[in-house]
Amino acid sequence: MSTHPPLSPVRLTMQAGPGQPEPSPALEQLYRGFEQELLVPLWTEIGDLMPPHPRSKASAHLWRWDRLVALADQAGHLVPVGRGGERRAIALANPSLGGKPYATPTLWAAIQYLMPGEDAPEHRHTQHAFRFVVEGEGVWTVVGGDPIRMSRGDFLPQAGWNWHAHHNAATKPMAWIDGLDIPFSYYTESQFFEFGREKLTPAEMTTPERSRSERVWGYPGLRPVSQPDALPATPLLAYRWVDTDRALAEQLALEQEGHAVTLSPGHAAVRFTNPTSGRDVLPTIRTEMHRLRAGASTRTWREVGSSVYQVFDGRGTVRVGEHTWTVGRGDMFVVPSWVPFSAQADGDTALDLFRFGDAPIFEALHAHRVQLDDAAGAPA
Ligand code: 1HN
Repeated sequence: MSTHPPLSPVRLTMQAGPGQPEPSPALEQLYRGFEQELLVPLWTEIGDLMPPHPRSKASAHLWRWDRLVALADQAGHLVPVGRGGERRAIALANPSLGGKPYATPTLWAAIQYLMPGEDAPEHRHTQHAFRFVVEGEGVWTVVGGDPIRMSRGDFLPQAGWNWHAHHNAATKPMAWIDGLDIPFSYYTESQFFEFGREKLTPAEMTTPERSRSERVWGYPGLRPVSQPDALPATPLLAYRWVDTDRALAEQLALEQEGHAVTLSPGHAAVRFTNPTSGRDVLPTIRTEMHRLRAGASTRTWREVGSSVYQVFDGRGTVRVGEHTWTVGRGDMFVVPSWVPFSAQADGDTALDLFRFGDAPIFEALHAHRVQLDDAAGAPA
């Protein structure tokens, strides 16, 4: 039998520096006493606990779409999808978050893949989710019994606790990306999950051109009088590319006509919003589409909270902190909290960037800050 006491998880070392006590045998003894009683004095920790500004543990990191799709396709041939595993979703694991399937400290980002004819079974969870389609078509997602077709450029939010299943009715495999607030729910220990029905009804196995949710909610500025206002998450379950594309194109066209509706010269952006409130589509996740005219750049900005981007179209150069990457369709990258970000459209076409982030969490807590520079340098 071991006579050693269990190792305390608290480890204190005497340090030199301002505000630190003079090292001595008596101090050493004090620190061992703290360790035994699981106590940590503020003076050894304050630099880490209270930095002058956010210092993210997450790294800026880039994943190439061709690698994601190639590996997802391999998984499609090897790994069945069904009850238990639930989804053939393969998460981006930030290299600085301990091997957890977290793209950022709050956000999950994954490529999901369904082979022709496959079904991902129905379930529901409190985590908020969305899907975004960078290429392909033929899958529909059935949310609360409403089949919603998914095609390139479509954005499909799905607030927590809605039943959902997916079905691929096409003759080809289809990939899309999922974003969820899984890490946030995990740290805050607020998750619930339930399995749903084993089979969809015949009506749910066909998809109309427009889902019920779009027929009720899909008319800008028009709320059905029978329906509630100020819902916490959007009841509109599909935001179609034709509308997003038009909105961005019109901002750039208006700019050319002398009307200032862009964020900065050549940089149009729209946020997906809840039609009952005008706020973000989901309580925890902000989603936007940005378009840079050929040759145009964003300003450099940084903000509290993290984001994940996916290149929807075009080619560009993005800067995230110390990194500079040349990116193209489907590539995904992470911008950690308070790390400066900028992008530029290369070549002679526009650069379209889909972005999701956790800003609504920080806004709700009055902890959100944004810092913009003037056109060229680093943020002030
Ligand atoms: C989930 O339900 C989906 O419904 C995607 O497509 C990713 C990751 C973890 C847990 C549930 C989906 C998920 C997920």
